[in-house]
Amino acid sequence: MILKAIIFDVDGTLAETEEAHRVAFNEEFAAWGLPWEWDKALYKELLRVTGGKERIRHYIKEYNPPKGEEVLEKVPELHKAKSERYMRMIADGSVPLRPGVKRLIEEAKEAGLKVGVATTTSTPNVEALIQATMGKPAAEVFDAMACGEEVSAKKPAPDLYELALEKLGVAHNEAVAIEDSRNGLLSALRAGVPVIITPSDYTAGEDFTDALSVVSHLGEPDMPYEHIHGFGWAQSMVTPEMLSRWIEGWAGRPRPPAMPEPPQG
Ligand code: XBP
Ligand code: MG
Repeated sequence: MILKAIIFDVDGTLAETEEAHRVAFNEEFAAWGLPWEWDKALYKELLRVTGGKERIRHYIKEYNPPKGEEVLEKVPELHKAKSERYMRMIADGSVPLRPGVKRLIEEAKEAGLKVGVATTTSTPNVEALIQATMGKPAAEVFDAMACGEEVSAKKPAPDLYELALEKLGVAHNEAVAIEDSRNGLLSALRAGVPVIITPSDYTAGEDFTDALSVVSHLGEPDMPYEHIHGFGWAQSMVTPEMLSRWIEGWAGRPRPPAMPEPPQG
């Protein structure tokens, strides 16, 4: 078996967390007396810029909102307060794991695979989500985590996946990524890692042509996924055994050429 590790994205992949992030941003803006409101359509646009601090800076520069200039130098402080608000919001488990996530993590461990995380969000947010949904610390669930604060270039740059591979001690063609967004797809592909996409509420409709497989979710015994593109037709759940077979066809495939970066804040 070539497959040695599964690397999960967090926001949108483990759980539909982006709506909680959006509400936390808006509530924090209001707490700071800022007349800023990120509605769902605007947030979908803003998600092209990964990372909360980068997203706020991009919004100020591109949308020129009232009080933008004076907030620019306080972005780290504003974002820290938003993150604390977000963690309080999800602490009661009200944002559940997506179908098949817990199952696949457990099956992967039983099969002797390593399980990691590559996310643009910060470590405390991942720890809060895992504690709330799985009832134990993230360190007991994942063999390694690569989080936003550890790299200088977030997705779609390859740095987070390269860091996850290094921490897990596996090569790029011994791992598979589970992602929900095009930025995540590009990040993994640029690190040479093949990708399974489970589109989320905010990323449905993005271009996932280069994914190994696109399925509606990872699937449960009583909740088969809907096959959208690539490998996985006539199946119902993503399993370690299926992933192993899929990446055998991928091993050795050259990395795609670098592509232009989307705007950064
Ligand atoms: C998705 C993101 C994050 C969240 C907000 O990350 O782009 O920036 O929207 O999180 P993932 P922060 O790679 O997990 O899908 O405010 O903590 O940055
Ligand atoms: Mg994501």
